[in-house]
Amino acid sequence: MAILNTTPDSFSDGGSFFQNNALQLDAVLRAAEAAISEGASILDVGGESTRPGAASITVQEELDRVLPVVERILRAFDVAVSVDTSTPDVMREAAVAGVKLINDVRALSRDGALEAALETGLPVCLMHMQGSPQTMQTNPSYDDPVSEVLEWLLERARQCLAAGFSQGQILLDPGFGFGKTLAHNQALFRALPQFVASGFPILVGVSRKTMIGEITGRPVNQRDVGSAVAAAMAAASGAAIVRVHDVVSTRDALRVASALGDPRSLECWGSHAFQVK
Ligand code: 8Y4
Repeated sequence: MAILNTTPDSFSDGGSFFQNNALQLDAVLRAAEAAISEGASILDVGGESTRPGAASITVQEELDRVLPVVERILRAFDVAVSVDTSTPDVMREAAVAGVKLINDVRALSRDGALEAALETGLPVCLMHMQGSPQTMQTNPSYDDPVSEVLEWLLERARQCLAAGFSQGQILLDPGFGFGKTLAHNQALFRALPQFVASGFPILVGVSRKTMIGEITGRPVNQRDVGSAVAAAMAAASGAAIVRVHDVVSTRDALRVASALGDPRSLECWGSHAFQVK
């Protein structure tokens, strides 16, 4: 899954798709084409920044950012698009436009989001976050991060199943960096096989995040090697989808790990892969 950010204040790319506060659709289209040619099978399109301190936007602003991008991509390319949103109207409109997956960092917690997502019939990725984007990194605290995050996700999945979602429509995500210290992220990463054992496809997003910066000592524009290593390790642990900025380095890391890794531990590669087409 390649990240296509349409927010003007995106931390990782400095909002490169914006000029004079206007979204440059052609630049987004070129980035989409590049990611596809590099081997991405899903493009994740989002319009709302979850960066702490990011300005909140209206539903209309989010629709105006996300929908033209989704529509242009799906008109131009044969690729699966996921929509990174917590907003019911954006879920509905993106579904009409043809997205294949709803990626909600708030796990359908906004008013009306669960109902809206259910009505679309699409699969949803439920991500764990402690607190809100504004406050999540202030003082993240857990007695046992692994059991707390896993139990929370399983409870949320049960609620979605009770509301009418089917088993195959739910993906889970530990939410790396969302209300977690490096130690919490490390514990969760090492426990990925436990998350995989839940039977739900697991999505992992660590690309260019602070945890990669803390481990490598590198600024955000130099974290692709670290991110690719983490992506390959997540896949080797059975993650079904890795959400990444740099598709080229990720694909290389996945290929090398798969070719040189222990075939017994790698047998599961692909068996967990989530089919979006
Ligand atoms: C540098 C680069 C620093 C990126 C921070 C970031 C996830 C996600 C995000 C994730 C799922 C981000 C939308 C945060 N992270 N969706 N979204 N899982 N499912 N920060 O981990 O990339 S945005």
